[in-house]
Amino acid sequence: IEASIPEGQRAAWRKYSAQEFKTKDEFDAEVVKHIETTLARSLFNCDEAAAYAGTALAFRDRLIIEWNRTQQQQTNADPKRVYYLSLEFLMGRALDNAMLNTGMKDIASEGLKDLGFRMEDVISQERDAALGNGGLGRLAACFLDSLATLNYPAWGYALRYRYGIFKQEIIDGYQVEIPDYWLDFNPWEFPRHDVTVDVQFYGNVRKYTDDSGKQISVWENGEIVTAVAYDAPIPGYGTKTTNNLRLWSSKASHGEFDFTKFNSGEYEASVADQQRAETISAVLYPNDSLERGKELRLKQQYFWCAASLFDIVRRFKKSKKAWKEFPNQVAIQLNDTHPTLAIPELQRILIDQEGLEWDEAWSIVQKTFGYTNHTVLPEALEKWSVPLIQHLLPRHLQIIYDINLNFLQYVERNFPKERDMLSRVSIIEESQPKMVRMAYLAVIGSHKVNGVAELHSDLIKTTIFKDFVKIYGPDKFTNVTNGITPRRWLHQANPRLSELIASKLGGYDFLRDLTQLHKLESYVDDKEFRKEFQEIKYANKVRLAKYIKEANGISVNPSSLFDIQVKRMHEYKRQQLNIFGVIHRYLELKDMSPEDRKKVQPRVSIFGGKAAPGYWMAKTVIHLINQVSKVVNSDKDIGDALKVVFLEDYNVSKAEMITPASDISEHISTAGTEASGTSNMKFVLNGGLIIGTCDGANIEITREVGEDNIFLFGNLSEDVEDLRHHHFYGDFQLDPSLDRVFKTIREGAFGDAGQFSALVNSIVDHGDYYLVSDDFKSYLDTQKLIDEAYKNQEEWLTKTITSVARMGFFSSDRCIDEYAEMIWNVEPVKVQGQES
Ligand code: 475
Repeated sequence: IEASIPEGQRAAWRKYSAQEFKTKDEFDAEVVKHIETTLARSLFNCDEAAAYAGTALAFRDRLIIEWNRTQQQQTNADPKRVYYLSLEFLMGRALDNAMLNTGMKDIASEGLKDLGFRMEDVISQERDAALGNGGLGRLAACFLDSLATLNYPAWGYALRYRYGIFKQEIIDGYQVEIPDYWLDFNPWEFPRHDVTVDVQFYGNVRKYTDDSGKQISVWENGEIVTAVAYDAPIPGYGTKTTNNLRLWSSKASHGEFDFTKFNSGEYEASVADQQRAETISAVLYPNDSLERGKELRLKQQYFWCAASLFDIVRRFKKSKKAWKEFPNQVAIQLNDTHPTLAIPELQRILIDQEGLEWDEAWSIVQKTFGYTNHTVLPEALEKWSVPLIQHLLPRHLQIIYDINLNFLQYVERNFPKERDMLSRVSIIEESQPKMVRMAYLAVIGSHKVNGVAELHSDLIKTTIFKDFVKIYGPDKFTNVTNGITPRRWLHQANPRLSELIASKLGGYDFLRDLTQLHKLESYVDDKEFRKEFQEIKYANKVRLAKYIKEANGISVNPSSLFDIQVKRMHEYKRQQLNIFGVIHRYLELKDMSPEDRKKVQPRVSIFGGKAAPGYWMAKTVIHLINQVSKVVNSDKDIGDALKVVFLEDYNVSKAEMITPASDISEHISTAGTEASGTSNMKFVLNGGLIIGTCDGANIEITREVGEDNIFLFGNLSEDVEDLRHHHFYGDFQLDPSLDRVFKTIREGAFGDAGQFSALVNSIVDHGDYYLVSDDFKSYLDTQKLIDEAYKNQEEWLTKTITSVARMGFFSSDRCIDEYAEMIWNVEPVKVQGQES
């Protein structure tokens, strides 16, 4: 339906068209208007929460004007667009980012002062948008920032979970999960009640032959759930581009079915239907790198894929182009295998609804999709049971079988002598029950597959996708090393450092071209610069120390070495190695004379991270850390020599405060298990050094900053398999220092030893799968080196400054340009500003 205003009436529109505030007074007027009308408050009852709400609404209005303009101009240009499908976007707070990206923070700051508020207090009122678990979700958020900043016409698609990742409370040393109902007040979203998609589940497939002799499949008699779009504007930095993140919310369809029930008096049944529908987008699954095969999770995945594809196809069809143009207009990136159902879904749309032939449709599908793998951990690789898919998505199962049949025939033709290969690469695993291997479907349905750091991209080619490299050739597989947005992870998290850099580099251009940081190397001997750099680090540590005092009641000395490990709790990330190292340090301190103890480099060991609610071992590690913290911090012998802190509820906004305060951060995964890591990049960019294994992006960070500026330790990934094999056959020698740590635990030094027996036994009796014992000595030796190195503050400072200067490669802007060129084949579209 054409809803445009006729030419004759447009003058009035243009005259009154919404204007962006440009001055402090205009900003204040917007804030006060929102507080007094939208919020129905006044100067007599305006607290910080209301000030935040008013400010956020003023910025939201501004963003939406830019969003509208961007969408209109992108529609006119009709370029190829990127669609980033991710079940997780770990966005954190939006206000500070909106102020930075619109360039209006200073004006807003002055304006708020006029109204009686301080900017920091207002910003900290906002709760995190926590629609993600960890690295994968935060990467998606950084990518949205870079896509908009680089003017790529791009949309994110995800689910509008009513509950984000749970809030973590530590009670008596144990993790307790609290629901995160975050939508009480969310000014950053726009409900689009007119943008809906009906999504079908269950039902059956009817086949018949039409008059022309063509086989037709009709998926019918299913249950319909409606997807409603909620849009969040994503502003780019220093550009007029404001892209869109579209989140789908589920609700009962108002089809005749419900009405019949309602009218016939089955009120409860019709309400139950409604609740069942709403359950689909109710909650984010809190597992990081683990798949549990729950039906509701599969429903979420299909609901989101179907709604997003319908939306993408609808947009494409408006351009009235031929179907073969689809891959020239649309690039869809699959963030891990979670959206893999989009592949059979697009094939279904093309053959069942649009009447294309199989081969033509399949070629479109393959050209459209790219797939990013984020993990090689076997427990994280998605498999769905055939009976479950049959039940929930009967037509998709048929299509998956047909995709598989064609693929296996192709393999057979090309590799006639390799009979075993067929069962190895089949999408269907011949187990009981049969399983659909989603990663294989994603590889087969995409034109490019990428890993997220060099080592990881090599590993997927030699392990999980080895056969596929043979089948398709190596060019289908590529690497895009992860990155982080310098806007949030340098400028917002560490404004003083950003300002110092800007003062030397002649402005903030480095925030759009991070490689310019290399110019800092010429200041590495500049006394003034060094002093300021060091002062900033110290101030950031003071800020964290203050927070620790408030949150944990622990006093820490900001002059101590701050050693930080914050990330999801997982055995492969080896927080247990860290805490065993802390216990070892504690025992050594206890062995010393008071005089010797005074000579030791004081250290604060800081931990933070959530454990998946059902991950017992990870929860045990949290408990152990808290118990050690209790014992060590109250031991009068120890004093400032060692403090241990577990920070509750680690999230994006806490990361912004914690990251700039590290001297050392720990990235100590068993080699070959951490696909990339991204917090490693954040810490170094903020003037901290790394203790790490030769894993993920640590390797590339080493290449950039130089071996002298990073503390590497531990076994290499090529040796891991052999070591595990040896352990399995009984050749296992527990490291003597670790043995002593375990003895201490068993003696009850940290409370009931029974609590920790599974953790200890996993190493002593069950093969030490993550090689904690094998790497323990090397870890302790390296920590010693760190203590020594830190004593030479001048040299330490040189290392940190040099490292910052060499981190330019790790901007997510570089990632996005690589994806755009190698995978998506898309060009930027420059959005013009408002005429004034
Ligand atoms: C890697 N999450 C990091 C980061 O590439 C890497 C979420 C839901 C279900 C299953 N898994 C997940 C991940 O797999 C994940 O976060 N992976 C991480 O992706 C970005 O830097 O090494 O572990």
